[in-house]
Amino acid sequence: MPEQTFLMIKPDGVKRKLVGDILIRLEKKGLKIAAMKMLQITKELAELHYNEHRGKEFYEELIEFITSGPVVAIVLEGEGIVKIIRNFAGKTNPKEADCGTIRGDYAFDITQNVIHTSDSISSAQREIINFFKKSEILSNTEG
Ligand code: 3AN
Repeated sequence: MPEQTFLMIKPDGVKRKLVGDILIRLEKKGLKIAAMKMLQITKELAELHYNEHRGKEFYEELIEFITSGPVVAIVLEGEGIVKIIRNFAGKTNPKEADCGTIRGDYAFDITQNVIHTSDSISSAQREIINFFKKSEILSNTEG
């Protein structure tokens, strides 16, 4: 199976109408989108997705924010895609993110930092299963 990663445009990105800009950047780089959908995250799904942050001081804020409006969930695939998309996002804290990255260009706040991206191949596999059925992922297809 090709390497896959999970990218989510968070509620702030959708509200600010940055979905098109983000998709244009992904497509212009020639990356393959294997799955994509818009959804409202439930509290249960949010807790599953952010399980590793349970108990941290910013956890409640994170859950509240990620369930505050629709998100766009995307699966990308290709060799080295996890690292490519981490670089595409920029550092977690937008104040430290380089210009040219999504967070560097579009965000200023550490919670409202526009996109989530998987930090490893194993996280990506876990996160993708939380959001997509196998049949929704159009792997190894043209386009
Ligand atoms: P990333 O999204 O860059 O992988 P993680 O997984 O460490 O970062 O954190 C998940 C999310 O939790 C971040 N996107 C950010 O919204 C929030 N977060 C992380 N660290 C902090 C912090 N120190 N204060 C507030 N929110 C944080």
